Amino acid sequence: MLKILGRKSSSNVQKVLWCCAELGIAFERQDIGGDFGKNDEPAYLALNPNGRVPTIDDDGFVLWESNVIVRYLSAKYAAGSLWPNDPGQRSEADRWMDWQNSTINGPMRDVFWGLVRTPPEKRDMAAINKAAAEAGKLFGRLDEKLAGKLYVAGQHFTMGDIPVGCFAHRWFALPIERPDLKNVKAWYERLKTRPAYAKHVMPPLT
Ligand SMILES: N[C@@H](CCC(=O)N[C@@H](CS)C(=O)NCC(=O)O)C(=O)O
Repeated sequence: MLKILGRKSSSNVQKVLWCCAELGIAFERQDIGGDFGKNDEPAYLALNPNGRVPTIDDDGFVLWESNVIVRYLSAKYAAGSLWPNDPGQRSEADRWMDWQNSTINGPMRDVFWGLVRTPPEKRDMAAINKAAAEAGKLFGRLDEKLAGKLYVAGQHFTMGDIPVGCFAHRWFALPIERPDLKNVKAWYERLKTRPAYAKHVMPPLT
């Protein structure tokens, strides 16, 4: 059975859990990272030298980098749906996966860590508000590209919705000022109707 190593409070682990649940892939998950630790132990570092979560073990095939794992599982179990067969359509999904990692990850991390994992007396509200404004600007770019589309890569749910969809929940759940982004909001409402999203991405933020 597929093994997923990583605590379920991590957005990067949630991507993999959500993907598995969408595809009906059975898995065993082990708590690693955060308060559970073990990610700096030799046994884990032998699997993932970065000491980060998630890592998967698929019958001896070990893989890390959450978006790559989502691509791997989608290609293996959902070619033609989550993993579009058409190279152009697939690259639309890929684009938003890379964008999550390269562009919106930094500000979203700063907002999330500042408000959820930092005690109130230690919060740098100026830095948090600056990061929230930057994230709002970036979600604005997604909003423009979602015009006339149901999902990030077109009219169908794909792997491209998963990484940035995990951040969408945080964006709407955190107590921050948000620009009014109608297309992003409508897309988020659509994601919320998916049982796999509700189960793995929407639990309280910790
Ligand atoms: N680019 C990596 C980043 C992985 C990452 O930074 N994971 C965080 C959790 S979101 C982590 O392992 N933090 C250390 C910990 O949980 O102890 C990926 O997408 O898998």
